[in-house]
Amino acid sequence: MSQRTLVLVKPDGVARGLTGQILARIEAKGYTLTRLELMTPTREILEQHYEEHRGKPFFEPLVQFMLSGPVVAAVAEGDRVIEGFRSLAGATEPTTAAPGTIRGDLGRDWGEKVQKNLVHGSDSPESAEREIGIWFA
Ligand code: D4T
Repeated sequence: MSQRTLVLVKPDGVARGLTGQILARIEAKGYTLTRLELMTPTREILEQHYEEHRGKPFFEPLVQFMLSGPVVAAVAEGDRVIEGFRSLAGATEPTTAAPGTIRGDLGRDWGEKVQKNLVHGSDSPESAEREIGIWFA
């Protein structure tokens, strides 16, 4: 059965003009974008989205970063898209993310308290449904 995932182009990706390139990689791999919206998230949305990280040292810098500008929220669909998009995105840290991945090719460390790593992708079917409900309520 086909699967869906929540993709976010984070504020660094939008501000650097990389939205088109990032979405093009998702489409080029063969997934379908079924929802797409440029939006400025509220703190409430971000606190729900990053609930699992509440209390960690990077939580507040992460929320501040995500509030720093518009993001693009998308739903991508296709068989095994959750795994497939995370593979396209690459490892959390852009410095060591593999070349060929979004973070490896387009990201770097900027010496800040939070990793500005361009994209988010859900990590399980349960997270995907939860996150799609938050961003596309
Ligand atoms: P997301 O959730 O944004 O797709 O990224 P990952 O799945 O790769 O990473 P994550 O959920 O573990 O972290 C969420 C978000 O917090 C930033 N972060 C994370 C950070 O700045 N420092 C850290 O040590 C970690 C673990 C980056 C992504």
